[in-house]
Amino acid sequence: MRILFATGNLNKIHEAKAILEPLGHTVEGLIIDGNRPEFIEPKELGLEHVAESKIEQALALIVGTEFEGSSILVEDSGIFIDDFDEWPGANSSDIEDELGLDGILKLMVNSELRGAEYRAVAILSNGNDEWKSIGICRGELAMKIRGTNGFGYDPIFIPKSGDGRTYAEMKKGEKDMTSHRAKAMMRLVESLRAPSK
Ligand code: ITT
Repeated sequence: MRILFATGNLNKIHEAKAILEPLGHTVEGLIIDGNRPEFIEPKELGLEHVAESKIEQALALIVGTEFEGSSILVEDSGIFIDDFDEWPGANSSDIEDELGLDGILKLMVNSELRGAEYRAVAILSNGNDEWKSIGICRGELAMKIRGTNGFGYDPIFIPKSGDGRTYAEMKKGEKDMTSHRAKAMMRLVESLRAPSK
């Protein structure tokens, strides 16, 4: 299937390609009139509502364009820190911009719990049928920034399924075997074979 990923985040597109192309799908970023979509996000309502709002906005954007009827993918994701009552969640990108990863680690100096998880909600729609999936990746926060690969919180996120390296310390492709995004995307394409919800 040709999947058009409506996102302004190129890292998400690179990861979705690495996850879905070996399964026989193609993934391209949705570009309309030279622009990637910029969504209004009702972040206070949480990831699932934000993802639902993104798919509505994306489908509205393609009305009357060559993309009408195509399979459109959106995704909303974030990191949830156990000791901070699931903060920053849907506000992850804003908090990263405001505090930086160092600022987040500083807030945790007195935290005994370092557990955290990445979550992603993905929705695929062709305008008639819609499929939704959730992916979660458990892990913990590192004591300091480590590694330069990946994006966002990857330099401080150590996945539980790994060997102690942060995602940013892993080689290209390693994150895509276990990440929240990988789980959500793989579940999504598995559910394509079942009737839509
Ligand atoms: P779109 O809404 O256009 O898709 P975005 O980057 O704004 O792009 P989100 O609203 O879903 O996407 O915010 C995701 C943020 O959560 C991201 O900017 C990071 O701060 C964090 N995040 C999510 N997945 C991540 C990952 O795999 N690695 C590191 N940080 C991640």
